Amino acid sequence: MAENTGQNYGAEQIQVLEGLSAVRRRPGMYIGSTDVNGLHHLVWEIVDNAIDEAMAGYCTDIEVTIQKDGGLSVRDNGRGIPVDTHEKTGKSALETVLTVLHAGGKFGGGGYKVSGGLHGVGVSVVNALSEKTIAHVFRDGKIYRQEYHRGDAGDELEVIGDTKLRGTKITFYPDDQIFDTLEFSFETILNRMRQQAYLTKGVNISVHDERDDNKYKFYFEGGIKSYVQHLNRSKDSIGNVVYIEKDTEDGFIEIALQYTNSYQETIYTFANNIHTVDGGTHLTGFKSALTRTINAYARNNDLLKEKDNNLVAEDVREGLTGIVSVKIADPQFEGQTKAKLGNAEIRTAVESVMSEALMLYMDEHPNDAKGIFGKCHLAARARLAARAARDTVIRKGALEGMTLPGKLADCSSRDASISELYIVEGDSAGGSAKQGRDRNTQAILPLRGKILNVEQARLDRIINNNEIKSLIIALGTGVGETFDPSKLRYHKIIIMTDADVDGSHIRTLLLTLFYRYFKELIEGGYLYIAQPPLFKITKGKKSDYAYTDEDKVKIMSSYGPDDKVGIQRYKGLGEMNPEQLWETTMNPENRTMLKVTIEDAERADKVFDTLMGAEVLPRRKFIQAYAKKVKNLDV
Ligand code: 28G
Repeated sequence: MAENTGQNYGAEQIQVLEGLSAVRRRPGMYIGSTDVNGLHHLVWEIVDNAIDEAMAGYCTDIEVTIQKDGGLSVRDNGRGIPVDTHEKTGKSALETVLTVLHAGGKFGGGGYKVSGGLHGVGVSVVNALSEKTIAHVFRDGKIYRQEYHRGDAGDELEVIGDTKLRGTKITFYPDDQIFDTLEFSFETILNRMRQQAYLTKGVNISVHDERDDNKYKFYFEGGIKSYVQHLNRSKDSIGNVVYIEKDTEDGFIEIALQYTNSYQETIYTFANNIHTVDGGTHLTGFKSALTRTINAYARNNDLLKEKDNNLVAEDVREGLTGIVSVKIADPQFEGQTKAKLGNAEIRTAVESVMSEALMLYMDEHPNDAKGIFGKCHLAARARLAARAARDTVIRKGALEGMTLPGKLADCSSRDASISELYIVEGDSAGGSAKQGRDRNTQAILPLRGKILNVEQARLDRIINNNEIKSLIIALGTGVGETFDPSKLRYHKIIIMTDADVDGSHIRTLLLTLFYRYFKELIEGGYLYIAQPPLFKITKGKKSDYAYTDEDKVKIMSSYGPDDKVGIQRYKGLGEMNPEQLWETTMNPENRTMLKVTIEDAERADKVFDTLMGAEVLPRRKFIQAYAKKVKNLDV
């Protein structure tokens, strides 16, 4: 930070003067939230500093320990935070770093700092939000120790012994006055540490959970090259991992990529070790270099003839796994979630480094190059064939002239503006819905639960699936070139699926289908998601339905603290009888439904690609990890 010599205090200085009480007053401003994510933010803050020390070349080992007593400690074998006393403040550098807001500053020369975007609020913030923090510094043959409480230095820095070691150890106990939960998640920490280990090659990172004595160690000699190998472990790879590393004027650029025979595209990008989920300039540079180079290689080697069209971007990304990691002096993180890199110079830097290196690789590895081109060319042919097939299906009017499907229990009204179509998962729930509905305005179309498993990877094939065909016929609008929204037979289309993994799976498929083929219906506000209850809570003769966990808690407390409250958890719609289904979910008088937005559907569309990957194992993992998110389309 610039030295402040004048009397005019800038905003930053005022903040520093205000001290850490500001952090305790508004923790969300510094760590995002005070829930479990905010809690882990503290860990990332400390670990990032250790990673910075490793990136600067001074540290090879980082140990994270979740202690039994509620504390968490991080230890590195770097230089140790300096302990010498600052003339003006009379405080040690260590105490300054821990007790003064934003005193971390930039590392002088050489190294890149992890911090700057999402994190980088400084250790002092961790200290402010911890009941107790203990710093140990191993430096110049001595062990130094100082303890802090809720941001204040408790006592003086003391020397507590001699040592041959070097480094820093920070132990903190998050404050229960601040956080909703104090429970660290081993899995969350482990995943993060694995990722950091990939991104910082050659560093040893160990994670120890003393609560149940669980221990992991990560060390990846190959860095992001190992990361790509890990991501492709269950896939059928094409050629070796292409690894590119270059220190440029604009920053350090590292890229690893490998093609596989799958349809999935997996590209992760990082800036200063921060996962840029929304991509940014480094990703743009990577993508344009990829398309340009593969086309140029194909032209140079006569793999694409003069009459052939160039491959398009999506052709060269099918089956690709890639990591782009840049380390730059002044990263600009943009967008609402600050997860998109904005530095313009990085786009051209990545593009030129990547183009040159990939071309060289392909020239030097003609077999790999042939495999890569073959895969991309196949993707292009599949794209053209799929389009042709879709056009023929639609042109032939395969859906026209077909009568309404037998399993549709139509409503008697022919007035679309008051008619509703319930798309229901499974025959048993479909049965309840048919019996419970208002026959005049509500139509029921049961879909068999297994529709997803019959097809893989391509929606243009799914559209030929009989279940989906029935749906399209029931809608009445046609599809593709013949799509006519004015023919829509129901102005409310309501997806009603179980609150479990299969249910969210089917909902994702349906949302994707609407997003890709019936976007106008979403834009017109015709698509909804039904909200069945999760619990029935009964006491004596009185019963209530809870639609969320919070509802449940509220209802239970309204029943008073005493005994004999029955809770039934609905695992599926099929568990409700027709009256219950009507009463809780379908009766227009009191039901709640979510109107699907384009953003919801777009998100589902992205998730869909992952769900539909050819590999069963990663797909199952994904579903387990994201089932909840897919479910919560209203967030
Ligand atoms: C264990 C948990 C997290 C760290 C260092 C090392 C230095 C340092 C950290 O300096 C103050 C400001 C600029 C020099 C730097 C040591 C230079 C020389 C360091 C960590 C002083 C911060 N010797 N290791 N901070 N700088 N590890 N691990 O926090 O001028 S923080």
